[in-house]
Amino acid sequence: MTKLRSILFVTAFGLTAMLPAQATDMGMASTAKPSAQMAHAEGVIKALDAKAGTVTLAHGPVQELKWPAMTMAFRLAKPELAKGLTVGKKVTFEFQSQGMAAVITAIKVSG
Ligand SMILES: [Cu+2]
Repeated sequence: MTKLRSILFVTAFGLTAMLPAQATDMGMASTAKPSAQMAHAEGVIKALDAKAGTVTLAHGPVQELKWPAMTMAFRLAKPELAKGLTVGKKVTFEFQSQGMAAVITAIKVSG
């Protein structure tokens, strides 16, 4: 009983957690052209999850978006972008930003 309940809870939580993300993705797909903004920056890789397609970067200021330097997670536009990346590497990268969603479209090791 206890085990079943926890499975149900995890399932319900998983679904709830997925819905906003999917809604965001769909919104991006339909409105990418008018409101997604391209930007580029330099940063250092703090964490990498090639399976999930995410990379956490401590990046410098982003002029295009008036962002200060910070550490944040980015999504990789395609899994192949993770190739050659390792934690601690310095990189230059391009990304599309729409609100809080930032998707890297190009990234390369710079140092
Ligand atoms: Cu940032």
